[in-house]
Order: sequence, then C-alpha cells, then structure tokens
Amino acid sequence: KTVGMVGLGYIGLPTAAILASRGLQVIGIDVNQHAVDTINKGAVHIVEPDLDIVVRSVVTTGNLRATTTAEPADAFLVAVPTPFNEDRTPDLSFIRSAAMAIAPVLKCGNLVVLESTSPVGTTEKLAEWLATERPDLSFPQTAGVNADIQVAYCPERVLPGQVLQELVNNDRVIGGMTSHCAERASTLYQIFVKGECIVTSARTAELCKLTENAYRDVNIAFANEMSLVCDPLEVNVWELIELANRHPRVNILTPGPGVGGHCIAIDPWFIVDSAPELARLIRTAREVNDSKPEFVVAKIREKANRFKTPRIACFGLSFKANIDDLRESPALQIVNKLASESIGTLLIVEPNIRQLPPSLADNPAVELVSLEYALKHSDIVVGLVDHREFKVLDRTALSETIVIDTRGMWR
Ligand code: SAJ
Repeated sequence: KTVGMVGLGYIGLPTAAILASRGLQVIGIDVNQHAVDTINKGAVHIVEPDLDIVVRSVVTTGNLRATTTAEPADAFLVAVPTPFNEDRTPDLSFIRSAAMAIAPVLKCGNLVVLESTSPVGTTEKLAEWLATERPDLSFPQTAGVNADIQVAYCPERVLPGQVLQELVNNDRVIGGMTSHCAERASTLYQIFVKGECIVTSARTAELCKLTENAYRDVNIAFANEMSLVCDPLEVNVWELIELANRHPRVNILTPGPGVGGHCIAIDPWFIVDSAPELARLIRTAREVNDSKPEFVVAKIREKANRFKTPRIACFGLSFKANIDDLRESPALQIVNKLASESIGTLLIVEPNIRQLPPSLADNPAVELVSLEYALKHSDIVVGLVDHREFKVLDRTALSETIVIDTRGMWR
C-alpha cells in the first residue's frame, strides 16, 4: 500500500514518518524544495522530540521519500496550512492547491483524507475541486457509496512537543462524506492509531476540531481575564488559581502572556466566521487572549521607565514551552513591540532557535544571548515562555533584577 502525504510540516511529516514506520510506502509531497531535500537526506526541518530519529530510520529503509510533484498512490492525506486572511475569513487556498496537485494522479479506488483544520463544509469543497479537475471519475457528492474516489475528514489533534506519542495514542474522529468513506479512512488510521477511531459525518468532524480548540481558548481566556482582574486588586493570580482549584469541580487553566500557535489562536475565528451572531463567547475569549500581550508590554514599560537605558532580558520567543515554533507567538509579539518602541537593549534568550526571526534580526538593540549572559547583564527579566531551562532557574539568580513573570514559573 502506498500513501501520498501532501504537506510535510508539523503534522504531515510526523504522520508520514509513522505510516512509513509501519511498513507502508509513503511519498511525501511538498512545495518547499528545502524541506523535500532535507527529508530525503534523512533529516528534519522542524523541531519535534524524536522526529529526527524516526525520519532518519524510514528514509534509510526507503519507506519514506519526499518530492515536489504528486505521484500516484492508494490514499492521499492532506495536511496543509489553513491560515486566515486579514479580515478573519479562512484562507483555503493551500487546500485548493493540494487538490490541484493530486487531481492529475488520482485513480479509481483512491481515498483522499483532509487533516487540515477547516471550516465546516471544506471537505465537500475539496471533493468539488477534485471532481471539477477529474470529470472522468465519480465522487461521493454525486455517486454516494459507489463513488470511484472516497473523501473523508480526519482532523489532527496532536500537541506540538508530544506529536509522535499523541499521533499514536489519541482517539481520532473520522468524518466521511459517506459512511463508506469514513470506514475506508478508519481502516487506514487503524494501521498506526492505538486510540479509538470514531466515525461520523465530515461536517461533524470539521466542527469537532474547531470546538476542541475554541473550548481551550475560552478556558485560557478565563484564566487570563482573572490575571487582569487580579492586577489592580493586588492579588497574586497564581496563588488565587491554586486555591480555587482546590475546589473539586474547579480546574482553572494557566494565565500567560497571551495565546499563540497556529491552532488555538486561529481556529475559534473559523467558528465566529461561520456563525458571527451566535458565537459571542468565543469571539470575546479571542479578544481577551489577544489583549494580553499589550498588557504585558505596558507592565514592562512601567518598570523600564525607572532606567535611562534599560537592559531587558526576554526569556523565550516561541509560542509555548520547549518548541521552536514562533507562529502567532505572544512572546514574539511582545518583543517586536518593545523593539519598535526602542525601549532599551533587548537581550533575548531562546534556547530553541539559533538566529533571531527577520523582524528582529537587523535591529542593533536586540541580541540573542545565553541565559548566563542575560542574567548577568540585565536590569529587568521578563519570563515569556516557561521553557524547561528557565523553570529550573535558581530564584537567587534573579534576586538582583526586577522580574516580570508572565507564566508564573518563578513563583
Ligand atoms: N496556554 C496558556 N495557558 C494554558 C494553556 C495554554 O496560556 O493553560 C497557551 C500556550 O502557552 C500557547 C497556547 O495557549 O501559547 C496554545 O498552547 P496549547 O499547548 O494549549 O495548544 P497547542 O496550540 O500547542 O495545540 C492545540 C491542542 N488543542 C487542544 O489542546 C484542545 C492540540 O491538541 C491540537 O492538535 C492543536 O492545538 C492543533 O493543531 O489544533
């Protein structure tokens, strides 16, 4: 059996590697030549624990091979980005490009599964795009269970940092355009998924994914709102949450500098876009979480005003702990803002990257430095990401400086 994996990013590459490790022939398809070349050398272009080991092994055995042009296969999985546009409407152009890429090589009996986070109705759109390109084949929207091509939706649900483990152990929700599509997809996922594969309709599976992330966003917003409420009341939010969580039915999440990543900070907007009048709580939660970086910047500004040219150590740039992913990162947003205000010297400590992102790279007032250097040469330390290197810091190392701890890691 061969599988074509379209998109070799944070989800596609681990999925391709796991499928290949189960003995399938996997063809990884990506428009990024650098990613393709790197993978074919048995290396990885993203940071995820143990991914390098698995990729090296399956490339060596010949079970995984990457290419920039689609080739025929028995099944295709699509894991490409679904960003949103400036006006907060979903951008499906990558899914459309993926459809265009695989349409020419589709053959009767193929299964196509969309994994990308998508607004309700996208799987149907994908099937339409494929049908337009291949009028010689029949698709579920017109041919039902007898279609030549089966189309399904199976959202990824893995947590960056634990991808390999969660890919195998998490339950999967599999939505088919018909029950036959869902069963076909379920059979494929059962090759590597130890969790349960639960079948439903494509539309339910699409909304299920969005619901999971909106649920988390709303809950983080509650924690973030409490941190805002605590500030003028001079209550320590960390202690407050710890105490409230002693109640058997209360489980408040952790406040932070904002919510980042490509998922939780974006997916709720897909629901808002589909039902703007109804998704009021979801919209407000997004706004609360999005307001948090500005609150942190104001805190830093207040402390920085005490110095003529403050040296501010910023601990962490990624969107969360122990990864290199800077997408929608509130930490990066905060540092960018400080840099744009020329507030002083910014000493960035980010153990997971080797160079500063383009927005900061040419700024002479911003430097990527070691933890030791930053501790020695700063007036203010801002904890932005709870990386393991920061959490284990001895509090006495911070006693000489002003500390703004947005993650509660040095309580
Ligand atoms: N965060 C907080 N406080 C918390 C928890 C998280 O401020 O108590 C922040 C993080 O620092 C980060 C953001 O929220 O900036 C999101 O981090 P996360 O670890 O909660 O989630 P992601 O974005 O890495 O992964 C999520 C997961 N979804 C859920 O937990 C419902 C993952 O399972 C999904 O597969 C992933 O989104 C995705 O791809 O959609």
